[in-house]
Amino acid sequence: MLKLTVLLITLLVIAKTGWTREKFSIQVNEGNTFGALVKAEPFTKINDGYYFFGTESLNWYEAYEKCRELNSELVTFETDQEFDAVTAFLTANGSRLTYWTSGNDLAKTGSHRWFTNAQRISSLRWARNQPDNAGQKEHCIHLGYIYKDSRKFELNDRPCSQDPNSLFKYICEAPEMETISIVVWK
Ligand SMILES: [Ca+2]
Ligand SMILES: [Ca+2]
Repeated sequence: MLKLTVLLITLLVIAKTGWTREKFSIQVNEGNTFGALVKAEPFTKINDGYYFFGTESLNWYEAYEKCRELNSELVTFETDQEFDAVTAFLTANGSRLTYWTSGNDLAKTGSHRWFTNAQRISSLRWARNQPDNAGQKEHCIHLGYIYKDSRKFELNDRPCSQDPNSLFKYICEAPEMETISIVVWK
């Protein structure tokens, strides 16, 4: 038990000193590692993912930098279920704002991909007639209530920067957490 306690204290010290930025902190309940409580501020857990909702209005590149400062990236919706879960959270919190995602077609116009994993965007959550690359300058993808008559969050492409009307909030997504086990001699 003493060794276990020492190990847990050591892990706590490592967790406290190892991450100088406010990214994750981990609380381990003594003698109950299986019930370890993961505290993930400033990220919010939604289903299996951890998300941060940035409140400043920024262009896409600035938003990406903000996420990188938190050791995360702009959100990627691998599935429409993930999109639905995150937008349900926003709706439940009364938000009708606009948020950048990692999606873009900067590499090749018309080939929309999630930037974090290069996966082609196969979402069914585009707003009607989107993406439309309006003015031939819309290459970054955000979510929001796109039209005046929109009734839910949907995806749309907008200029990544150089456009005062394309400064949006942003959603960062933390990397997936992994559970590791440590075996010690006693
Ligand atoms: Ca995701
Ligand atoms: Ca558009």
